[in-house]
Amino acid sequence: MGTPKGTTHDLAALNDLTDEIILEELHIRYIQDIIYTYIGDILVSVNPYKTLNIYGDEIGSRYVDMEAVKQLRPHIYALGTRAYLTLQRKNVNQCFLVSGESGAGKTECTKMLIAQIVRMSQIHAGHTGHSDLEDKLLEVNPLLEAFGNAQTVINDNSSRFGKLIEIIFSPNGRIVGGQVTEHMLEKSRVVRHGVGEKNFHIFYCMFAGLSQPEHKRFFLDHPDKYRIVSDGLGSSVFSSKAEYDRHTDSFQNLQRILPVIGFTPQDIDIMFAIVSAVLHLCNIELVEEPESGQVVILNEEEVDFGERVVSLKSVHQATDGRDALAKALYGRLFSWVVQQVNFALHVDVELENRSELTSKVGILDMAGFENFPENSFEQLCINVANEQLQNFFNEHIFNMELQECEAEGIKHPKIQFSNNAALLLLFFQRPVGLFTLLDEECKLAKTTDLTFVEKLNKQFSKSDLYKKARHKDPVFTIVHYAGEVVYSAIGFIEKNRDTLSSNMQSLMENSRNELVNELFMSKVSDTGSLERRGERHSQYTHPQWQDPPKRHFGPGDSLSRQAGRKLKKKMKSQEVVDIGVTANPNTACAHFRNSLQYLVDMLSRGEPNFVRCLRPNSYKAPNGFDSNMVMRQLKYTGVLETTRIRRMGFTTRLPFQVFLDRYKFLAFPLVAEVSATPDTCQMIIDRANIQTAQIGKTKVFLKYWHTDQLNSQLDHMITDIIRIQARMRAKLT
Ligand code: AD9
Ligand code: MG
Repeated sequence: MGTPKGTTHDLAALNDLTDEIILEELHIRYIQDIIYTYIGDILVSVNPYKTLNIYGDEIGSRYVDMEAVKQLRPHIYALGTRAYLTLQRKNVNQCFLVSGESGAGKTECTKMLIAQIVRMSQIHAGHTGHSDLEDKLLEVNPLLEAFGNAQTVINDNSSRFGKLIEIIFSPNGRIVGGQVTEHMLEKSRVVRHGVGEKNFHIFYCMFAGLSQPEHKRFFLDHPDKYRIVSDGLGSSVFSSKAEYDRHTDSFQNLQRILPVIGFTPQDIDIMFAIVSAVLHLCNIELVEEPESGQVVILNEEEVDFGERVVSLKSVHQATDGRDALAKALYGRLFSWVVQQVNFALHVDVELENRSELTSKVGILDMAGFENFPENSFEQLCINVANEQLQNFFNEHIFNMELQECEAEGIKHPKIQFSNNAALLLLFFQRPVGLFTLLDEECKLAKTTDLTFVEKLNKQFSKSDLYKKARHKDPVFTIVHYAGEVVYSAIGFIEKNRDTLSSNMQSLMENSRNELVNELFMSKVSDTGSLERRGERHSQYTHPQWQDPPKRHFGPGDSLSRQAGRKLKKKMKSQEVVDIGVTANPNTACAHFRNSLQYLVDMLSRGEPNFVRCLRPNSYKAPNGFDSNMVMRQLKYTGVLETTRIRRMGFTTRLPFQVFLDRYKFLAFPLVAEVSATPDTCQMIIDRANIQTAQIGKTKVFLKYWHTDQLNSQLDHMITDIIRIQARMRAKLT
């Protein structure tokens, strides 16, 4: 009799491996509310779409060490615990790649990982209660979600930006700082959102949460009067009392969080004033005066309390200018919020200057793969970023594993996996990749979205990954790893130029609002985030800004480019796609390319941990498991192949000397001089009764459970020795 179905916590331990069996196991577990399953050291998480009683301090503190983790059910907390302990034991930075399509549960996983890592730090560094820094760290996500998340047709709390959160530790495992890197906020949402979708949460929270006098102070009228929060179909902005109350609660939570992170009442006031200004700005209606042909503002009351824009050329241009300004204002406000978070989390300068004293865990949570009825430039960027992360995953799980086995003369299983390197080349190749072609098109004077698509049709006519439209529309299809997506290229050129006219720029630089002024005096970095100009100090300036902390590594600095080159050298494989960086970037594509390269560099510097999130149904409902939908995700993410390689492959390879330093004690006396040879390593393996490890030319190859076995034997031996010593001491006294 085999193991009862659904009770296997680790799919790599299954005897028979097919997609169907894996699907069935996940399904049976899911209907019992067991949403987490291991594949070796990888965690699969299926979104429950309901609150499960498996989180919180009490449960988190049960996952306190690897012995406990082995006894307990799989959990996202277990991965937090493992990363923390590995960081402590080996002093190797850890990074998490949390992946999955939109709505799969990445952001929720990210929050739980942070909570568990904070918990572990408290338990191990021996302090009770949260420090200020830990409190701030726990509030970063809800704060950024208010400004950077929005309801889409797929996810009610969809991340419209990517982020890397790094937690920095002292050698004794205490949290000493953090750093957030933002990636490509979907600014266009500010001025336009799809049917059935909403603008960023903050707009609704403000309407629901601000008091009447505050509404007056920001000149805010009834929410239904504002174009960018209305659904365009005439329904009320808040469809129910419950929805209104939810936003009121979120606003109250935000008001609690902002001071915790370090925002002053003045900061908060100006932030809300800017969000209100965006609402007013987008309400400005521009029309052409029949007699003079001049563009005039139809609803003057919207600008009574604002700055005026002069020299408008045509209604179309003026409207584009208005929207560009609203996007720039909101985008820069968002970057400023991230910057403030980084000031609040920044590491003590003493420690920072001695980087050997700090180690870190990084968690990457991007916007997930999406395929809407209509997809534009933003979806293209999001989906290509997901391709890049899938490539990173493939590289680690498959390529590196197989290459090293070959070099060391180790027998390894034949694994076929779907490689997406060709698709990344289609986008990033120079000089003929899609992004380069778009940048080129933006430099030309007489181009349209249609001429751009015609160029693509010609360039990629032979590619299996690109399909041109049958009719003469600016539309094309990309065959992504996660499925085909049809993109409408309307607005691509405008969105990629992403420029603010010099008029608007100088208007903002001279604004009477000191924060606005500050935001537009700051430079935008190579990766598209905000860089502060060093030479200027306004009255408004946050106290910490006056002496900006030296960053560990920041977006756009030369480190990222250097690291990119190093990475290229390190990874000799043909499959690694170097997406390259662009010097002096001034387009959205270039910012995208640089920012993505930066994030991948960061990931490559740590030991990776993978969480694969799955979306069980398309109707966001609890207890619904759509087998076809889950199967599709299992296939494109390569879960079956991952399970095979995790079952047969070697997750840990230790050079002979490292292996000996760590485990010599299991087979030799502590004081013995032992040289690092295949034979001495074999002796340790035999003594520890490890069955399937292999010895290569320079390294010992271990399966993921071997290290647990070795460590636990070592721990037992040490405990025994301590006990014997104590007994001897007691006898002597
Ligand atoms: V997107 O790419 O940002 O659009 P995510 O981040 O993958 O997406 P998210 O974490 O936002 O998805 O999860 C979507 C929703 O599913 C959440 O708002 C919750 O309502 C629900 N969810 C996800 N994970 C859990 C969970 N572990 N427990 C309960 C969950 N609900
Ligand atoms: Mg998310």
